[in-house]
Amino acid sequence: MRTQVGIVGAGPAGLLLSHLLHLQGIESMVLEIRSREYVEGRIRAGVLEQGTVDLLNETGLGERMRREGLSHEGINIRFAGHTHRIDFVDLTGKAVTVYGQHEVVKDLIAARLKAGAQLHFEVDQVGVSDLDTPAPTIRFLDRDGAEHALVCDVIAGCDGFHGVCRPAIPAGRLTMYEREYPLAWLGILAESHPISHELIYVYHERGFALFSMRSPRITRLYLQCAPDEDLALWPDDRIWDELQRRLAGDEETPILQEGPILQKGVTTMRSFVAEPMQFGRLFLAGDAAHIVPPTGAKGLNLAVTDVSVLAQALAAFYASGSFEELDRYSATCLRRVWKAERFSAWMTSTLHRFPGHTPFEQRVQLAELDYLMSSHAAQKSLAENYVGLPLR
Ligand code: FAS
Ligand code: PHB
Repeated sequence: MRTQVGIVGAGPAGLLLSHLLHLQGIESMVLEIRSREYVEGRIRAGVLEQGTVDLLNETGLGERMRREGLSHEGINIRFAGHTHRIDFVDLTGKAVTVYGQHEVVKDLIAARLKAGAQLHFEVDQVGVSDLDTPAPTIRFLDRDGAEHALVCDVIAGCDGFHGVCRPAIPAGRLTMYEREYPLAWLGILAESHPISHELIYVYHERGFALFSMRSPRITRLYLQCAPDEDLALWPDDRIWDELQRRLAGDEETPILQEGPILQKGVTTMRSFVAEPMQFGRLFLAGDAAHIVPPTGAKGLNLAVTDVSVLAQALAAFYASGSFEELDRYSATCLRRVWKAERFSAWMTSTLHRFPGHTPFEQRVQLAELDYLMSSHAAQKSLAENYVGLPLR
């Protein structure tokens, strides 16, 4: 078996890379351990930066997003009983779009299958080898259990934080930077009318909460919990009660509309970067290379940026045989990755109540938020990071 670019993982990074390569006439094969149904049903991110929206539109993937996505021109931050709006358009001229990651994945899979892509779900025992040779190889079992060896020119490790590609890089070749947070998010998807047409981030003495949405009838909500939170101890009425307490703000914002909870889960928090994002002919993209706490809504958008850089570098390689852009892939991505890591860590540290924080540290958090709301420069800084920093 042979292909030009072997892609491990059919999340947003792997699928979008395959699509972008296809547009350049470059062949790829995508190998995914989960089923199509599982991948399409995995509820995760919700906010697309302007750059992500533009790329999806420019590459023919934006039709349903334009129809069903929700354009948001700002966000709200609530603390000390008051709600403050940060106006992205006024501060940056840009907006963001709320459109679930699982919807993006559905659109990508549909586009790839329509184009006749080599997209294999439910593979097993995936392993990568010969990474520092001109014929890096992916070994796997197909869904019928047959063994295959896929010889590639290049392998893209798009297999997420728990994948096999990053660990395949020889010891000593990677430097890992990591911070684990003593907190997590309990997230729900609920059939209830959103109470606000924009997101509300809440700093509350009981803990962080976030109001988001997916459509005029579907609300997405998160509340801070412990990293080892037992979801079984959170029946629906307890979740709603805690969300009502944390989101109950000033008089002009109505209380949450409750409704059937369609999905619930706990997401732990970490900041992580593996440097460099490449070894030999293996290139890591998305969560395989870096993780951000979801507070800054960056994870999915970073994956998109990585693969747009990688696709461009691969196009240059196949057009001219030059490795120059491929050799710069990691450095190009990491400059933006680290700025997103900084922003996500700042949003997380500022908006969450940390166990063990002293009263002084809590007052500093409130002062940070008070300064943010009193400073145009501080709001502009938050806004330009939230809508997405320039690619280069
Ligand atoms: P993904 O993890 O999405 O995709 C990797 C794919 O590789 C998966 O389909 C996996 O099944 C597959 N895979 C793994 N091992 C494999 C192997 N050995 N062989 C083949 N395939 C393999 N970001 C936000 O911005 N906002 C959020 O609210 C948010 N919530 C999140 C909640 C959770 C539970 C998680 C885990 C992440 C969340 N994120 C959020 C971040 C998330 O959106 C990621 O940034 C995004 O999925 C990154 O996409 P990929 O890099 O494609 O990785
Ligand atoms: C979401 O809608 O899922 C969402 C929005 C903003 C975040 C994280 C998640 O920071």
